[in-house]
Amino acid sequence: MTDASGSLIPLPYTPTDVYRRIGPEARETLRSAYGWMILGRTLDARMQGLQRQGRVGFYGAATGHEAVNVAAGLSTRKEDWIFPGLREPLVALVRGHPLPRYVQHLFATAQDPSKGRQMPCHPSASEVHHVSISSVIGTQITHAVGTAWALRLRKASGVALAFFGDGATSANDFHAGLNFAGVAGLPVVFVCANNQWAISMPVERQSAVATLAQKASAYGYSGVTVDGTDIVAVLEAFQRVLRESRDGSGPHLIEFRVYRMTPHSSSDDPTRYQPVDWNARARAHDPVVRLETWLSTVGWLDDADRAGYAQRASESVRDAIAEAEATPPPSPASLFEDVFSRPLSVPAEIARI
Ligand SMILES: Cc1ncc(C[n+]2csc(CCOP(=O)(O)OP(=O)(O)O)c2C)c(N)n1
Ligand SMILES: [Mg+2]
Repeated sequence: MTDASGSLIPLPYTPTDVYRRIGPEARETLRSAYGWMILGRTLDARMQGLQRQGRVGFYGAATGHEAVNVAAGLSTRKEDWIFPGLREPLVALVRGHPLPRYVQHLFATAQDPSKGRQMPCHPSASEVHHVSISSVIGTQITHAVGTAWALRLRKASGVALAFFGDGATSANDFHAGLNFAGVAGLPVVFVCANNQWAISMPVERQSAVATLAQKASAYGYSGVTVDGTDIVAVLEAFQRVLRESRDGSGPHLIEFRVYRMTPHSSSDDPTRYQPVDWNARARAHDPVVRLETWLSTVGWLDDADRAGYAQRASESVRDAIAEAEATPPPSPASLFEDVFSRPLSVPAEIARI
C-alpha cells in the first residue's frame, strides 16, 4: 500500500468476481454504495469549508474512510449496535438517520438530538442504534463489549460493532474490551480503521506488530487485514464476520487499511508532520475514485448517473445546511432535560433567558 506515483490503483475484479464475492445484488449494492460515498465526500468538503468560515465549531472529516463506513451501514441490520469513533457519522446516515437531523447536530441547534451538548461530529442516533461517541480515545470499545454481553444475557439478536483507529489500539480499553469479548465469546466485531496516523503519530511508531489484526490472536480469536479502500473487499469482510457472529462464532477483529486524506480534524496542520508524497499515495487509493472508475469501466455507471449522484448529494447537503442555519439554538432551559429522573423546576433566572 505504498505506491508513491499517485496513479490510481484499479479494483482488480470482473463483474463475475463481484457477483461471486458479494452476492447476486452486487450491481445495485455497489451503485448504492457509490451514492452514499459521494454524499459522505460532499458533506466533508462542504463542512470543512463552513468550519473555516466560522459557521460550525469543529469538523473531523472521514475522507478516505468512505468504503468502510458505507459497507458497515449496508451490511448491518437494524438490531445491530454501532459504537463509533470520530469518523463514522456516515454509518448512521446509511442506516437511516436523516441527513438534515445530522446537520442540525453539526450546527448544535434546537433540533440537534444531543441538544447542543456534544462536539460536532459526535452524533447520537438512537433510532438506528448509533451511540454517541466519547472523545476519549477507545472508550467505545468496552461499551460495545458490554452491549454484546447484554444482548447475550437477554437472548436478543444483534451484533455490536466498535469502530476505532490505529491509535486506539494502544488504549487500555482496547485490551480490556478485546480480552473480555474473547473470554465470554461475545457477538462483537472490532472494526479498526487504520488510517496510518493518530494525529501526528505514524502507525509504525504506534506499534511494532506487522499488522494490527494479529493482536486478536492474543485474545483467542482471529483478526484479518483488509484493504479498506476496496469496497468489494470491505463488503465481503463485513458480510462474512456478521454472518459468523450471528451464528455464534464469538468476536472478530478486522483491520481496514485506509488513508486519511484530510487533516486529523479542523484543529490540525498535517504539513508539519506528513511526508511530502503522502497525498499522492493517498490519492492512488482513493476509495471513491477506485469504485467510480470500476463502475464506469464495466458499464454499471454512465456520465448521466454520475452527474445525478453528484447533484443529489450537493442539493441535499445544501438544503440541510440552510435548514440548520435557520433553526435557533437550544433554549437554555433545555439544559435540565434528560438529566434527572424527576423533572426539576427550572430556576426563574434561567427560564428568563
Ligand atoms: C485517551 C485519549 N488520549 C488522547 C486523546 C487525543 N487524541 C484525540 S484523537 C487522537 C488520535 C486518534 O488516532 P486514531 O485512534 O488512529 O484515530 P483517527 O483519528 O486516526 O481516526 C488523539 C491522540 C484523546 N482524545 N483521548
Ligand atoms: Mg488513525
